[in-house]
Amino acid sequence: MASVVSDHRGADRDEADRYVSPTVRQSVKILVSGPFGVGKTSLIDSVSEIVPLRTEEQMTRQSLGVDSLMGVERKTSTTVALDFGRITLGGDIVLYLYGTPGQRRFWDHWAGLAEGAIGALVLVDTRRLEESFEVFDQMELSDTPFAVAVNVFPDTPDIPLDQVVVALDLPTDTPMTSCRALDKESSIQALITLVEHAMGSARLAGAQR
Ligand SMILES: Nc1nc2c(ncn2[C@@H]2O[C@H](COP(=O)(O)OP(=O)(O)O)[C@@H](O)[C@H]2O)c(=O)[nH]1
Ligand SMILES: [Mg+2]
Repeated sequence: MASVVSDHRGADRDEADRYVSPTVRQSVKILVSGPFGVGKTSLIDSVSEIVPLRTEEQMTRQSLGVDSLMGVERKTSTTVALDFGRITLGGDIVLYLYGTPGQRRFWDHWAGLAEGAIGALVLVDTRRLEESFEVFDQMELSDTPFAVAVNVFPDTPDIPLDQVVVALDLPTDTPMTSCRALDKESSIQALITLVEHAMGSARLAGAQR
């Protein structure tokens, strides 16, 4: 059964960050998506000012063959619903982060989760790119702006980002970056890439109305 799990880094988080800063002028909803094991939970965990809420389920024999463990053999849980965290950027904009599984069997949840989101950061693992195809099929169906971050694991091959665009058959103007989901600063930079793109898209849509 799915459960809400507590956070092992809880004690490290700053008490003062528990409340949204009074300097915040704008709050936006962001999705963090990608296939199983790509680093969604890790990224939200590394950047969140609040103890992230996550609903996960232990891997069971029933999930064998459904969620591939190739490349992430040490992983013992799979997200079944979502991760939720919060990060304030530049003191005046707060991002509410919703980690959403990209597997096809969760697509029914997508419409609800995407509602009100300014954009999605899609994480990819270049060691198993084919597992991202379903996520990008979903992005194509949705009109949510997105940026792509290659999550770099220790044995990730060094593939230029423009080759990743080609391999994933993405539009050539897709904002691309790489990150290390376990590293806070690197994860924040990936989120900034998305926010800049999504806010640019929102301004453009506003100007065209
Ligand atoms: N070395 C390394 N391991 C990572 C990185 N990101 C995620 N992992 C590990 O990969 C596994 C899957 O990550 P997780 O965040 O649970 O993936 P999710 O299914 O997308 O939420 C976990 O064991 C993480 O510790 C990374 O940037 N570097
Ligand atoms: Mg997860």
